[in-house]
Amino acid sequence: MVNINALLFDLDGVLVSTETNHYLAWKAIAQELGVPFTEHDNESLKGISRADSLKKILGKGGLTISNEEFDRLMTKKNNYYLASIAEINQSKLLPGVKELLILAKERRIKMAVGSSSKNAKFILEKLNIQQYFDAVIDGNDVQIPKPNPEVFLKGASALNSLPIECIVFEDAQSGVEAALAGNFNVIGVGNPALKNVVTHYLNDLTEFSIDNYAQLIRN
Ligand code: B16
Ligand code: MG
Repeated sequence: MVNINALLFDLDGVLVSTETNHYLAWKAIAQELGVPFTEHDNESLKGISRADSLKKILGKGGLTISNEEFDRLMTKKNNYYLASIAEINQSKLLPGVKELLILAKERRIKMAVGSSSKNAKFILEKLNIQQYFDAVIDGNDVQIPKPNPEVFLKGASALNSLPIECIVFEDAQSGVEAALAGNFNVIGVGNPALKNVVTHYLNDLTEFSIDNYAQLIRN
Protein backbone atom coordinates (compact mmCIF):
# COMPACT_ATOMS: atom_id res chain seq x y z
CA MET A 1 0.00 0.00 0.00
CA VAL A 2 1.25 3.49 -0.86
CA ASN A 3 2.20 5.61 2.10
CA ILE A 4 0.45 8.99 2.03
CA ASN A 5 3.00 11.40 3.46
CA ALA A 6 2.01 14.86 2.22
CA LEU A 7 -0.97 17.17 1.94
CA LEU A 8 -1.26 19.74 -0.88
CA PHE A 9 -3.83 22.46 -0.39
CA ASP A 10 -5.43 24.74 -2.92
CA LEU A 11 -5.79 28.21 -1.37
CA ASP A 12 -8.91 30.07 -2.51
CA GLY A 13 -11.98 28.02 -1.62
CA VAL A 14 -10.12 25.36 0.38
CA LEU A 15 -8.09 27.18 3.02
CA VAL A 16 -9.69 30.60 2.81
CA SER A 17 -13.03 32.03 1.79
CA THR A 18 -12.00 34.48 -0.94
CA GLU A 19 -14.02 33.23 -3.91
CA THR A 20 -16.75 35.86 -3.37
CA ASN A 21 -14.04 38.54 -3.41
CA HIS A 22 -12.75 37.23 -6.75
CA TYR A 23 -16.33 37.05 -8.05
CA LEU A 24 -17.24 40.62 -7.13
CA ALA A 25 -13.99 41.97 -8.60
CA TRP A 26 -14.63 40.16 -11.89
CA LYS A 27 -18.26 41.30 -11.85
CA ALA A 28 -17.10 44.93 -11.74
CA ILE A 29 -14.79 44.30 -14.71
CA ALA A 30 -17.52 42.48 -16.64
CA GLN A 31 -19.89 45.38 -15.99
CA GLU A 32 -17.32 47.81 -17.37
CA LEU A 33 -17.13 45.61 -20.48
CA GLY A 34 -20.93 45.32 -20.71
CA VAL A 35 -20.79 41.53 -20.31
CA PRO A 36 -23.46 39.89 -18.11
CA PHE A 37 -21.72 37.95 -15.34
CA THR A 38 -23.44 35.82 -12.72
CA GLU A 39 -22.28 33.64 -9.85
CA HIS A 40 -22.94 30.71 -12.14
CA ASP A 41 -20.55 32.20 -14.73
CA ASN A 42 -17.99 32.62 -11.95
CA GLU A 43 -17.96 28.87 -11.27
CA SER A 44 -15.94 28.30 -14.43
CA LEU A 45 -13.34 30.87 -13.31
CA LYS A 46 -12.59 29.14 -10.01
CA GLY A 47 -9.02 27.88 -9.88
CA ILE A 48 -7.97 29.30 -13.24
CA SER A 49 -5.44 32.09 -13.66
CA ARG A 50 -6.22 35.80 -13.78
CA ALA A 51 -5.42 36.00 -17.50
CA ASP A 52 -7.49 32.92 -18.38
CA SER A 53 -10.37 34.34 -16.33
CA LEU A 54 -10.37 37.60 -18.29
CA LYS A 55 -10.17 35.66 -21.57
CA LYS A 56 -13.31 33.74 -20.55
CA ILE A 57 -15.22 36.94 -19.77
CA LEU A 58 -14.14 38.48 -23.08
CA GLY A 59 -15.15 35.27 -24.86
CA LYS A 60 -18.59 35.37 -23.22
CA GLY A 61 -19.08 38.88 -24.53
CA GLY A 62 -17.58 38.10 -27.95
CA LEU A 63 -15.09 40.91 -27.34
CA THR A 64 -11.55 41.47 -28.59
CA ILE A 65 -9.35 44.08 -26.88
CA SER A 66 -5.77 45.32 -27.23
CA ASN A 67 -2.95 43.90 -25.13
CA GLU A 68 -2.70 47.24 -23.30
CA GLU A 69 -6.41 47.17 -22.41
CA PHE A 70 -6.09 43.52 -21.36
CA ASP A 71 -3.26 44.39 -18.98
CA ARG A 72 -5.15 47.42 -17.66
CA LEU A 73 -8.22 45.30 -16.84
CA MET A 74 -6.11 42.61 -15.16
CA THR A 75 -4.50 45.26 -12.96
CA LYS A 76 -7.87 46.84 -12.21
CA LYS A 77 -9.38 43.50 -11.24
CA ASN A 78 -6.46 42.76 -8.97
CA ASN A 79 -6.71 46.19 -7.35
CA TYR A 80 -10.43 45.64 -6.63
CA TYR A 81 -9.60 42.22 -5.23
CA LEU A 82 -6.73 43.43 -3.05
CA ALA A 83 -8.83 46.30 -1.71
CA SER A 84 -11.58 43.86 -0.77
CA ILE A 85 -9.18 41.60 1.16
CA ALA A 86 -7.16 44.41 2.74
CA GLU A 87 -8.46 43.51 6.20
CA ILE A 88 -8.41 39.74 5.72
CA ASN A 89 -7.61 37.74 8.85
CA GLN A 90 -8.03 34.27 10.31
CA SER A 91 -11.82 34.70 10.56
CA LYS A 92 -11.84 34.01 6.79
CA LEU A 93 -10.19 30.60 7.22
CA LEU A 94 -12.65 27.90 6.18
CA PRO A 95 -14.02 25.44 8.78
CA GLY A 96 -11.54 22.85 10.01
CA VAL A 97 -8.49 24.48 8.40
CA LYS A 98 -6.66 25.71 11.47
CA GLU A 99 -7.29 22.49 13.40
CA LEU A 100 -6.04 20.35 10.52
CA LEU A 101 -2.90 22.46 9.99
CA ILE A 102 -2.04 22.24 13.69
CA LEU A 103 -2.64 18.49 13.89
CA ALA A 104 -0.78 17.68 10.66
CA LYS A 105 2.16 19.78 11.78
CA GLU A 106 2.25 17.98 15.13
CA ARG A 107 2.30 14.67 13.26
CA ARG A 108 5.10 15.95 10.98
CA ILE A 109 3.07 15.44 7.82
CA LYS A 110 4.53 17.53 5.01
CA MET A 111 2.26 20.29 3.69
CA ALA A 112 2.30 22.64 0.72
CA VAL A 113 0.00 25.13 -0.97
CA GLY A 114 -0.67 24.81 -4.71
CA SER A 115 -2.60 27.86 -5.87
CA SER A 116 -3.24 29.63 -9.17
CA SER A 117 -3.26 32.94 -7.34
CA LYS A 118 -0.36 35.36 -7.66
CA ASN A 119 -1.49 36.76 -4.31
CA ALA A 120 -1.16 33.46 -2.46
CA LYS A 121 1.98 34.21 -0.44
CA PHE A 122 0.63 37.64 0.55
CA ILE A 123 -2.67 36.10 1.71
CA LEU A 124 -0.95 33.33 3.69
CA GLU A 125 1.08 35.97 5.51
CA LYS A 126 -2.00 38.10 6.20
CA LEU A 127 -3.67 34.99 7.62
CA ASN A 128 -0.51 34.17 9.55
CA ILE A 129 -0.55 30.51 8.49
CA GLN A 130 2.51 30.50 6.21
CA GLN A 131 4.57 28.78 8.89
CA TYR A 132 2.58 25.55 8.50
CA PHE A 133 3.74 24.99 4.93
CA ASP A 134 6.99 23.46 3.77
CA ALA A 135 6.42 24.92 0.29
CA VAL A 136 4.11 27.41 -1.40
CA ILE A 137 3.74 27.13 -5.17
CA ASP A 138 1.54 29.81 -6.69
CA GLY A 139 0.69 31.56 -9.94
CA ASN A 140 4.10 33.23 -10.00
CA ASP A 141 5.90 29.88 -9.97
CA VAL A 142 4.31 28.06 -12.90
CA GLN A 143 4.57 28.29 -16.67
CA ILE A 144 1.21 26.64 -17.30
CA PRO A 145 -1.70 27.22 -14.89
CA LYS A 146 -4.38 24.75 -13.70
CA PRO A 147 -5.82 22.55 -15.19
CA ASN A 148 -2.21 21.73 -16.05
CA PRO A 149 -0.69 19.72 -13.16
CA GLU A 150 2.51 21.83 -12.98
CA VAL A 151 1.56 23.63 -9.75
CA PHE A 152 0.97 20.37 -7.86
CA LEU A 153 3.94 18.56 -9.44
CA LYS A 154 6.20 21.40 -8.27
CA GLY A 155 4.60 21.21 -4.83
CA ALA A 156 5.18 17.45 -4.55
CA SER A 157 8.73 17.84 -5.79
CA ALA A 158 9.43 20.56 -3.21
CA LEU A 159 8.23 18.14 -0.52
CA ASN A 160 10.28 15.25 -1.97
CA SER A 161 7.08 13.25 -2.36
CA LEU A 162 5.63 11.37 -5.30
CA PRO A 163 2.16 12.41 -6.51
CA ILE A 164 0.70 9.08 -5.36
CA GLU A 165 2.03 9.82 -1.86
CA CYS A 166 0.11 13.13 -1.73
CA ILE A 167 -3.47 14.16 -1.17
CA VAL A 168 -4.57 17.29 -3.06
CA PHE A 169 -7.52 19.23 -1.61
CA GLU A 170 -9.37 21.21 -4.27
CA ASP A 171 -12.60 23.19 -4.60
CA ALA A 172 -12.49 23.80 -8.36
CA GLN A 173 -13.01 21.64 -11.42
CA SER A 174 -9.80 23.03 -12.98
CA GLY A 175 -7.83 22.10 -9.86
CA VAL A 176 -9.29 18.60 -9.67
CA GLU A 177 -8.38 18.09 -13.33
CA ALA A 178 -4.84 19.32 -12.59
CA ALA A 179 -4.47 16.90 -9.68
CA LEU A 180 -5.83 13.93 -11.61
CA ALA A 181 -3.62 14.74 -14.60
CA GLY A 182 -0.63 14.66 -12.24
CA ASN A 183 -1.67 11.27 -10.81
CA PHE A 184 -2.40 12.69 -7.35
CA ASN A 185 -4.98 11.47 -4.88
CA VAL A 186 -7.60 14.20 -4.81
CA ILE A 187 -10.34 15.17 -2.40
CA GLY A 188 -12.98 17.63 -3.56
CA VAL A 189 -13.92 20.18 -0.88
CA GLY A 190 -16.79 22.61 -0.46
CA ASN A 191 -18.18 22.58 -3.98
CA PRO A 192 -21.07 20.10 -4.47
CA ALA A 193 -20.61 20.21 -8.25
CA LEU A 194 -17.40 18.22 -7.71
CA LYS A 195 -19.31 15.22 -6.39
CA ASN A 196 -19.65 14.05 -10.00
CA VAL A 197 -15.92 14.23 -10.71
CA VAL A 198 -14.17 13.03 -7.56
CA THR A 199 -14.28 9.76 -5.66
CA HIS A 200 -13.80 11.52 -2.32
CA TYR A 201 -15.73 14.62 -1.35
CA LEU A 202 -15.92 16.65 1.86
CA ASN A 203 -18.25 19.53 2.66
CA ASP A 204 -15.36 21.10 4.52
CA LEU A 205 -12.11 20.10 6.22
CA THR A 206 -13.81 19.36 9.56
CA GLU A 207 -14.84 16.10 7.84
CA PHE A 208 -11.23 15.09 7.15
CA SER A 209 -9.66 12.71 9.64
CA ILE A 210 -5.91 12.40 9.55
CA ASP A 211 -6.17 9.03 11.25
CA ASN A 212 -8.25 7.69 8.39
CA TYR A 213 -6.68 9.55 5.52
CA ALA A 214 -4.87 6.62 3.89
CA GLN A 215 -8.02 4.51 4.01
CA LEU A 216 -10.11 7.41 2.73
CA ILE A 217 -8.08 7.43 -0.46
CA ARG A 218 -7.56 3.71 -0.94
CA ASN A 219 -11.06 2.38 -0.17
P1 B16 B 1 -5.05 35.98 -8.64
P2 B16 B 1 -6.75 28.89 -6.16
C1 B16 B 1 -7.35 30.90 -7.84
O1 B16 B 1 -6.81 30.43 -6.62
C2 B16 B 1 -8.79 31.34 -7.64
O2 B16 B 1 -9.61 30.22 -7.42
C3 B16 B 1 -9.30 32.05 -8.87
O3 B16 B 1 -10.60 32.55 -8.62
C4 B16 B 1 -8.34 33.19 -9.24
O4 B16 B 1 -8.76 33.81 -10.45
C5 B16 B 1 -6.94 32.63 -9.41
O5 B16 B 1 -6.53 32.01 -8.21
C6 B16 B 1 -5.93 33.72 -9.76
O6 B16 B 1 -5.83 34.58 -8.64
O7 B16 B 1 -5.80 36.92 -9.52
O8 B16 B 1 -5.06 36.35 -7.19
O9 B16 B 1 -3.67 35.71 -9.17
O10 B16 B 1 -8.16 28.46 -6.01
O11 B16 B 1 -5.97 28.13 -7.22
O12 B16 B 1 -6.02 28.97 -4.85
MG1 MG C 1 -9.61 27.11 -5.29
